[in-house]
Amino acid sequence: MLKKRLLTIGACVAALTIGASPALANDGYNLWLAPAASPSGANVRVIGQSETLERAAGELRRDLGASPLPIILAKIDDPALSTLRLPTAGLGEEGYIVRATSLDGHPALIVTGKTDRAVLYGAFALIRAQKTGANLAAIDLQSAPKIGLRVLNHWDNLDGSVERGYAGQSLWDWWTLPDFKDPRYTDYARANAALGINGIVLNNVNAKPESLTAPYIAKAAALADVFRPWGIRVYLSARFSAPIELGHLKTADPLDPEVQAWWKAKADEIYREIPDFGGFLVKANSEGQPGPRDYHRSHADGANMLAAAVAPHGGIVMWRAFVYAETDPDDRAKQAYTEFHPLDGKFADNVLVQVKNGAIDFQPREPFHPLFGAMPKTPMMLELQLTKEYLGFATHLAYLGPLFEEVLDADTQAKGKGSTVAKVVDGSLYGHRLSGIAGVANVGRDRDWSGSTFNQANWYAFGRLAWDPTLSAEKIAREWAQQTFGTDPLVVDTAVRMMMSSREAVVDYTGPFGLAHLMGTGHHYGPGPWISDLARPEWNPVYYHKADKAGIGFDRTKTGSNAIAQYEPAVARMLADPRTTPESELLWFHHLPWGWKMKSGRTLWEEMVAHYDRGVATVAQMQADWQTVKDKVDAERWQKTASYLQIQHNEAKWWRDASLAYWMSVNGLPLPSGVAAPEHDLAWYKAQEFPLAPGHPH
Ligand code: GCV
Repeated sequence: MLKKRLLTIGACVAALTIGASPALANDGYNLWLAPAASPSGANVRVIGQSETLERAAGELRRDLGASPLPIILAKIDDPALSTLRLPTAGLGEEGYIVRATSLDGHPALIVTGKTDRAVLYGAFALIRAQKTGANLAAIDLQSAPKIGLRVLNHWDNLDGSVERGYAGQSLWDWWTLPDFKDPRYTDYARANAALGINGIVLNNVNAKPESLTAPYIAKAAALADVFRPWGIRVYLSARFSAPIELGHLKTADPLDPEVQAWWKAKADEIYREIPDFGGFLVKANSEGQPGPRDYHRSHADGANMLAAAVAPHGGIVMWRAFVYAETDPDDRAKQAYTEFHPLDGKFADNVLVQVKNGAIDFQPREPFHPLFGAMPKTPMMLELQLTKEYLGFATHLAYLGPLFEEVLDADTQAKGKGSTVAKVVDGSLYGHRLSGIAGVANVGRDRDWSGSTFNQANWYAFGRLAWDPTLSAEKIAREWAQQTFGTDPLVVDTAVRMMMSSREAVVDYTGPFGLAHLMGTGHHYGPGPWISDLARPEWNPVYYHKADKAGIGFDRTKTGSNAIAQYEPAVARMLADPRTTPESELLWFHHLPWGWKMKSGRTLWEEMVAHYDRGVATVAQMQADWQTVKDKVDAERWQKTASYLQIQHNEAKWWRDASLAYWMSVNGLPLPSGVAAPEHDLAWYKAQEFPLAPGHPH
C-alpha cells in the first residue's frame, strides 16, 4: 500500500516536472544576461592580465553557448595577435573586433580592441550575436561607439526613494554603503556594460548637499570600485548652493574666489577617493533649485566654475538646459533656448549642455528641442527619459525605441539637410571632442529591475542607441526580444509587433497631434486636461492645449508665441503653416478650429476621436497578441505582463473617456455617430484623486 502511494507520488512529481517546463518561473532578474543552457566553459582563453579581461572571459564562460571555435581575448597590440594585422583605424578606445580567423595556424575566435574595456564590449557583442542567431564560425564584427559619454542618470534620493521611479526603492542602499556592497551592484554594472553604458550619475538632479559630504563620497567610491572593472565611471549631481550649506560660506556666487576655492577643494577631495570620477551633473535655477542666476550670473559662469574645479583631474560638467521660470511670461517651450542660445561659445571646453529631447518635458510626443543644432560651439548632450513619468509609469507597455529614434533622426537642418539630432549629439556635425547622451534610469530594487519585463527594453534600447544612434528601433526590439524570451519566431514576432505599436498607442489615448502635458498634477498619473488652478501658469494643462469653443492647440507661430523662430529658417517655414506641419505635431504648433480639415478628409475633432479609439484598440490588440504566446513564455513573466496589459487597457479607456468628456464640454460637439460615449460624466473624472501615486516627490 505504502509502495503504491509512493509510486503515485513519484508519478505526480514527474508529471509536474515535465508539464511545468514551459511555465518555469522567471522573475526577469537576468535581463539580457541569461546564462547559456550549455555554456562554452573552458573554451575561453585570456592573453594578458586585468580585472576587466577576466570579467569579459567570465561573461563568455557563463553566457555563451557552445562555440565552434576556441575563443581568445586579448588587446589588439598584444604580440600574440600581431600576425593577424587587424585594422585599428576607427576603433578608438572602446571599439572592438570579433572575428573567426586562424591564429598561428589554429582556427580561433578573436575578441579584441585597443583597451580592456573594448575587449569587454566585444565579449558582450559576441554573446549578443550568438543569442540573436549569428553563425559564430564565420563571425566578423567591428564596431565603435559613436557617442563618447553614454550615461544613466539616477534620480535616486539619499533616503532610498526615487523621483519618478516606478520599480521600487533605489538600487543604492546608501545606509549600508560603503561596507556592504550588494551583489546587485555588480549585476547592474554587467547589464550596463553589455550595452556599452560607461557612466552612471548616482543621485537625483534635485540634489541634496549631503551627497558631497565625506561619508557619502566614501559610499560613492565604493560603488565606483564595483563599477570600474566594467568600464563604468560614476558622476554626482551637485547642488549649486553646497558651498553655503556645507562650507558655511555666505554665498554660492560662481565668481566669488572663496566659492571657487571651495569647489576646487571639494573636487580634489572627491578625486582622492575616486580617481576616475567622471564629474558633475547640475540642475540649476530650475524648479526651485539654486543656481548662478541667484547671483545674476549666467549658466556659463556657473558651469565654468565647476568645470575649472574638475578640469585638472580630467573631469567634465554636464549642465542641464531644463530651465523655466514662472516669473517669465514667455512660452515655456521657448525659455531654455532664450537663456542658453546666447551662451554658445562661452562654456569651458569640458562642459556639455544637457538638453531634453523636447522643449517641455518628456511628453509622449514632442518635436525636437530647438537648441539642437543651435549651439555649434557647445557639445550638446541629449537627455532621454527611460522611466515613463508621462507614459503610464511602469504598468503601461510603451516601448520607447521609436520615440528615441524619432528625436535622433529629426533633421535640425542646422548645416543643411541631414543635420540630424544624432549628428549634433555624436559631435560629428560640428566636430566636437566631447559627446554624450543621458537616459533617466528606470531601475530600482524590483526583482525585474524596471518594474516590468517590457520596461527592460527601454533601458536596453537606450544603451544600444547610445552606442550607435543609427540603429533602428525595430532591430533593437527584435534583438532584445530574442535575448529576453528566446528565439521562437512566434514569440519574437509577437513581442516586436506589440512593442512597435505601443508608443503610438500611448500618444493616441493620452492626446494625439502634439497635445501635451494633460496629466494629473504632481504625480502625472491619469488625465487632467481640465486643470487650471495651479499657482504657476505653465503647470496647468489648459496652458498647453488652449482649447476653447472655437479650437484647440498652442499657437507657436508668429501670431502666437513664435517659438518656431527658434528653429532653423527651413524648419520654421515648414512649421509656420499647419498644412506643412507634420500632423503628429499639429497642435503643438497651431491653434486650429475643431472643424479643421485633416489629410484624411475628416475634421480635426473627428480625427481626434478616432485616435483616442485607436489607442484603446491597440492596447486590446496587444492583449490579444500576448494571449497567443501564453504557452511559450514562462508563467511568471507572462502573467505579470498580461495583468499589466489589463491595467493599461482600463487606463487607456479612462484617458480616452475623460479626455473626450472634457473636450466635449469645451467644444459642445457631439461624438461622431457610432462612437461610444464616455462611461462617466466629466464631474466623475474630475473627482478622481491619487495622492499616493508612486514616483511623486513629496
Ligand atoms: C528631477 C520634471 C519632473 C521632475 C524632474 C524634472 C527635471 O519636471 O516632473 O520630477 O525633477 O522634470 O527633469 O529636473
